[in-house]
Amino acid sequence: MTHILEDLKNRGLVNQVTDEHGLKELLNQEQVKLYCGFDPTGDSLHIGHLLTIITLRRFQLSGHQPYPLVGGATGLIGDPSGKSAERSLNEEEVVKGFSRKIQHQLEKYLDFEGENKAVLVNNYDWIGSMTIIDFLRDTGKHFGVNYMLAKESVEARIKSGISFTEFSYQILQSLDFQYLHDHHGVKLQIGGSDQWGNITAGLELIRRTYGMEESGREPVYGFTIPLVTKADGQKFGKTEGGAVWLDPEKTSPYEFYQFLLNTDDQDVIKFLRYFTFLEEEEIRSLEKEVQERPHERAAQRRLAEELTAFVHDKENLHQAQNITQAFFGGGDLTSLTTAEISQGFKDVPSYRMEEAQMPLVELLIEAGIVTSKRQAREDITNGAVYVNGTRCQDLDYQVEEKDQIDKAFTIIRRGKKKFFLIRWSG
Ligand code: 629
Repeated sequence: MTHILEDLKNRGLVNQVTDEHGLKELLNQEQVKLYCGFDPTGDSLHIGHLLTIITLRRFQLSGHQPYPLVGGATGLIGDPSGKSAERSLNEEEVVKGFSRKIQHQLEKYLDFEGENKAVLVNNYDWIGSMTIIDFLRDTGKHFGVNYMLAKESVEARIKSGISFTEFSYQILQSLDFQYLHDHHGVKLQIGGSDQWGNITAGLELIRRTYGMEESGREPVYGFTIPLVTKADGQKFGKTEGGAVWLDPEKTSPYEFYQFLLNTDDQDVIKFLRYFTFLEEEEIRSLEKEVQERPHERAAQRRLAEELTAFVHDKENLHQAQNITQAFFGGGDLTSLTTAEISQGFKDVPSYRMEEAQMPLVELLIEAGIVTSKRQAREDITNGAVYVNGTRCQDLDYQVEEKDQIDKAFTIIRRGKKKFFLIRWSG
């Protein structure tokens, strides 16, 4: 098997490492415990967190032991890393709620059984009960203010302003690394490139408290993965509707699938290396597909398949594919299930139908699909109107029971892409 560091390198996932040679040896010698933190700043993780989660998973698959950490304490403080302005604080109860949700999400993506089972930790458990005296005497004493000021996360905010609260954040993250090293034998912290400053601060704290500077041996290591960038310079993971969430209630598996399906040709191969567990050989052949038959989007489909199955599951992937097929592939709309329709039509305008039947011309107006009777007639005659995927050019057409899918819906399409959902009151 390829060495985990080699695999990460081949995938372009190595941004910075402290003592690469030492880390490589360590990973060869033992089952390494590694950790990565996630702050509960919202009620769900998003696709921006996914690469670190998948990286933890890669380490686990190669035999090492991941410690995903929920920042129950640090989430109350606010990491200035990568942020241009001070964060507003959330209520403690709110952060507790977020912590629970994020913990449940993390539990989905790693194995919590077996000899290298993942161990979930929450830094509220050791920071929450700490006294200010202990904090300042035992930990604060090891941090020079100059050292702290020089961190990019602080440096970048000196002009615009940073509170003492956020300024102190790096000490808390360092304390976590030290705690996990002392109590669990954790030797490696990973994170995105924005976390480099916090990770190295922790290494520094551990070195100082153990007087490792003299021995010259590195007891602990830090490693960052790159920020996900797109060829067009836009931010990865954002759509018109906002962030791409991992919570299916916030971003449905269908939307998630669509988001990946829309990946640019210029990015898709890089993303396959980053996010999937596919081997280089398969990725190379998909690269050829992109070059020779870009319109078929084979690489995008593979990316969307792999990731939707990983983040959600096979069943949800299947539904997302069905909806996609019905919408864009000329598939049979009437074969969709209620669940698939609710998902696929989440953002589509809908109209509640109170009557048992209605002439199509009237329905188009009532549902706000067209603005005049003349327009309705014109569209129907021109063949621009579809009922459940079938073109309807009959000006006297009655929409009724036979047009109901699952006794609940009728799908009207106007033109190429405009969908409308009619919901029948049962
Ligand atoms: C306590 C808290 C620790 C170690 C880490 C942390 C969280 C860390 C942070 N991370 C980001 C987050 O929580 O803020 N201070 O949203 C986020 N992370 C994943 C990647 C990241 C990073 O969860 O590291 O780079 C996103 O890709 O921004 O003891």
